[in-house]
Amino acid sequence: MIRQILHVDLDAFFVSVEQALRPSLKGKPVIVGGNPPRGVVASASYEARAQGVRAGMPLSRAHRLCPQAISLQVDFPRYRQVSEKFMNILADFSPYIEPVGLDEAYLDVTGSGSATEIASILKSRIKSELALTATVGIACCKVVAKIASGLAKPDGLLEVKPGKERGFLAPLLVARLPGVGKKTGQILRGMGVVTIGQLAALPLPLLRHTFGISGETLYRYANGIDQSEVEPPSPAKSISRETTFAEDTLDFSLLEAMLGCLSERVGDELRCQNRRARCITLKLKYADFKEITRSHILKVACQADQVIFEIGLGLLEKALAKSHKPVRLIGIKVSNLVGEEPQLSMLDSATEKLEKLDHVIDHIRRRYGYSLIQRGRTLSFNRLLPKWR
Ligand code: DCP
Ligand code: CA
Repeated sequence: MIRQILHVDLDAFFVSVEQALRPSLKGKPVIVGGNPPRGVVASASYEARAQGVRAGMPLSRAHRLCPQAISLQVDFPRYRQVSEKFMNILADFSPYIEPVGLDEAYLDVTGSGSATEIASILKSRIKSELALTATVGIACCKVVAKIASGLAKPDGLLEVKPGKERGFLAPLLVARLPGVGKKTGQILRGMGVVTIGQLAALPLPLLRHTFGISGETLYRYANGIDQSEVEPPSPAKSISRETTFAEDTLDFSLLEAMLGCLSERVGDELRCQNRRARCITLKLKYADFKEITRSHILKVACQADQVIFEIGLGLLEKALAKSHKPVRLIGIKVSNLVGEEPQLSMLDSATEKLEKLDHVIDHIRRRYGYSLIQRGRTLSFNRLLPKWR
């Protein structure tokens, strides 16, 4: 069966998220980057690109090329949030999703109807729900779908029909192929190869001889052949949250409060993923940068915030009893993760109650906001960590 693969890529991602928040920035040269003067451009609006600004370029150079550009600082938490919504929209169209970074993904929609129709519905949902534009490339394999979206940017949709791959690729520069960087490009130029069509016409043994095993990949890609599957990411083996204090500390209440907050975050993620953990690990980094981890294995896998917190607290007390060095970083990790299924009946009734309570709290928080509900245990955190929610 001929596959139908979509490569979906959000346009000028970081910049577009900022523009969606502040529509007055739309249509203007906008740059999102690190801290000046040493920072580099992470994302540039197409208006800034027209003046030569590119990702990875030092901000100072970008401002010389485009003095009227509006510069903004990167806001990763926000981009991650938008990315999650983006991936959730994609998940409505196919279970076969392979995210690439925050703003790109491959989608296998084989057998789900017209790929162009799916792509245009997808694009309009992204526009209406996220106020962002996406470009979609469609082909029977990943590499051609990716090249197609690259060509159609921004806000584009380009389908390469089955059988037309070689003809589509032939006039394009070899640099369009994944894996062809400066060095490979130079060697190819030395061989008289500038376009993908010229590359596709080279004998395979010559490419093997020149580039080794990657010569074969080049040959296949240049001929529009890529059998690799759209691979959903395998679930993470652990979940962890950690934080570095603004100042090194030995204040037990503060450490306890932070541990409580991190435990809730880890528990929340476990429940989101419908998983439970059998191993809980505390991590401490001291002021002298020495790092320790202490683990505890549970008899029955859990996902309750309070269990994670109490085990973590026990490990923290033991660690602090041994060493009196100020703490720079504290973290909590859960691992040995298992699925939801077999556990509930094995839990003792107290833990079962705790877990039910967590689910209710999660539900209220998702509906009305994180800070609406708080456990008594964490009330004291508000004074110590005024911004923790
Ligand atoms: N990024 C970065 N540093 C780079 C390249 C990218 O921080 N050198 C970040 C910022 C981008 C995001 O990753 O917004 C996605 O990268 P893309 O290469 O997809 O670039 P854009 O989405 O900005 O633009 P395009 O419209 O070309 O996809
Ligand atoms: Ca992008």
